[in-house]
Amino acid sequence: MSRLIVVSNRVNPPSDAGVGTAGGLAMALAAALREYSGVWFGWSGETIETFTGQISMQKIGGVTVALVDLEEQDREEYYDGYANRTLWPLFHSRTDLAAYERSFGEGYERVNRRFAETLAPLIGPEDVVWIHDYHLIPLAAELRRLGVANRIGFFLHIPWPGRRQLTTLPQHRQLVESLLSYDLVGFQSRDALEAFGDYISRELEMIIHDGAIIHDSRRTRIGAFPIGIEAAAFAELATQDVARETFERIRLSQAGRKMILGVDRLDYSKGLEERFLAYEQLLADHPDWAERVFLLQIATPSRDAVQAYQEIRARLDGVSGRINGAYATIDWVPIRYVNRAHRRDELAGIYRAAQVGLVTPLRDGMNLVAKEYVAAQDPEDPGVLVLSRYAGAAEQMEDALIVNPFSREETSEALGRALAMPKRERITRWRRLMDGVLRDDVAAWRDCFVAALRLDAGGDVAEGGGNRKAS
Ligand code: GDG
Repeated sequence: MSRLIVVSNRVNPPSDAGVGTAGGLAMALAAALREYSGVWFGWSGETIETFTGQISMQKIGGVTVALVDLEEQDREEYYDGYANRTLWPLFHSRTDLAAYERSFGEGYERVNRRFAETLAPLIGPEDVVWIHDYHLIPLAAELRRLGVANRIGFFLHIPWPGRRQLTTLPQHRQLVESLLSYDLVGFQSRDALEAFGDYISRELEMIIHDGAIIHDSRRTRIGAFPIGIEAAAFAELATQDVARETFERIRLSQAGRKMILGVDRLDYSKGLEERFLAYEQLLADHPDWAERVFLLQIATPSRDAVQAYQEIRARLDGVSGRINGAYATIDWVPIRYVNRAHRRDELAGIYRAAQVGLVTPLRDGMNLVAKEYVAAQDPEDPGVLVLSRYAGAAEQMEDALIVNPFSREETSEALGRALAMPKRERITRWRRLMDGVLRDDVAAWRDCFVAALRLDAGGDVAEGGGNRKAS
C-alpha cells in the first residue's frame, strides 16, 4: 500500500486533546497524516553522546511518529548553526545576521546524510515521501544516492531569497542543485516561486518549461502551494467554552477600550520593533486615542540559544518599556507585552476579542496568524486585519489593510483607519477574507500538494489557492 512519509526537522504533533501549543506547521502535518496513512519522521529534539540511528516509534495524537536522536555537535552545527544562523536569516533577507561558517555547512550535510541513512530502510516501494523546510533541502539527494527511487516532494515554508542575496552563501549552487533531486518543489507564494525561477534561469542557466525544470536526471516540477489552517475547526474552537471564558476575561479588562493584537514567535523577521514604533506613532499623532486603545502583543520566545534572538528580545523589552513609561497613566498601560505561550483554544478567544489584528512581518513565508485571526472573528462584529505586504498571506488576503511594515507612518495610518472602520465595511472585508481562508484551508493545501506529487512525471502541476504557475 502506498503510504505518505512526512519528514521534518522536529516532529511535534498536537496531543490527543488537540489544544496544546503546537504551531502552524505541526498542525498542518498532523492533519496530513491523519488523512493519509503514514509515518512522520524527524529529530526527537534530544541529543545523545554518539549517533546510533536508532528509531523510536510512537503514536501521538493519532499519528505514527519515528524519532531519532542527534549528537550535541549536530545540534550546534546543523540546527543552531546552519538552519537558524545561516539559512533562516539569509532566506528572510537578513544577510547582515547570516553566519557563513564551514563547520555549519559540514554539520548540515552530515545530519542530512544521517537522516537519509536512517530513513531509507523505512521506505516501501510504493511510498511517497514529503520533505519539509529549509533544514532538509539536501535530503532527497542523499536518499537518491542510497538508491531510493520513490517520488519525493519538498515544501519550503519560508520565503525564497532574491538571487543576489542567495549568491552570498558560499555553497549556494550546491544547495539549489540538490533541489533538483526532487520530483516536486513547492513554495508558499508566487513571489517565492518567481525568485526561485530567477535563480534557476540566471545562475544555473536552466530552462523552466510548463512549470518544470528540465535537467539531466529528472523533471523537477515547481509550483506555489499556499498553506492554510484548519479553518472551520478553528472558527468552531473560537466559540467553545475555553475561548469564551478567555474572551470574557479580556472584555472585562478592556474596560471599553479597543484592543490591537499581535501574536508571533519572538523572531526578528516578525517586525515587532517596527510594530511597537508604528503604534507609538499612532499615540503621538492622535492623542485622542490615548486611554481608548491598547496593544496586546503575545511574543513566545524561540531559539533562545542564538544570540540574535537574545538581542531582539532585549531590544523589545527596552522599546515596550520606554513607550509604556512615556505614555502610561495611572490606570492605562498602552502595551501589554506578554512572553508566555497560550493554549490554542485560549488564543482563539484572544483573537476574537481583538478589534484589530496587527500582522506586520518584515518577511514571512505565509503567516498563519493572519488566517487564524480571520477565522476566529464574530461574523456579526468582526475585527480588521492589518497585514504586511511582505507576508506570503498578502497575495491571498487582499481585503486586509495591506501595509509596508518598514514605514511606521503608513502602518500607523492603517491602524487609525482600522480602529475607526464602520461595521458595514468590516463585515464586507471579513466575509471575503473568511471565504478565502475556508476555501484554501490546510486540507486543500495538503491534497493539492500530495496529488501533484503522485502524478506521473509527465503530468501537469495542480496548484492551490488560485496561484499561477511560473514558466
Ligand atoms: C513558519 C513560517 C509559515 C504562536 N504563539 C502561540 C501559538 N502560536 C502559533 C500560531 C501559529 C503559529 O504558532 C505561528 O505560525 P506562523 O505562520 O505565524 O509563523 P512561523 O512560526 O514563523 O511559521 C511561516 C508557517 O511556517 C507555516 O508554513 O506560515 O511563514 O515562518 O499557528 O497560532 N500557538 C499557541 N500558543 C501561543 O502562544 N497555542
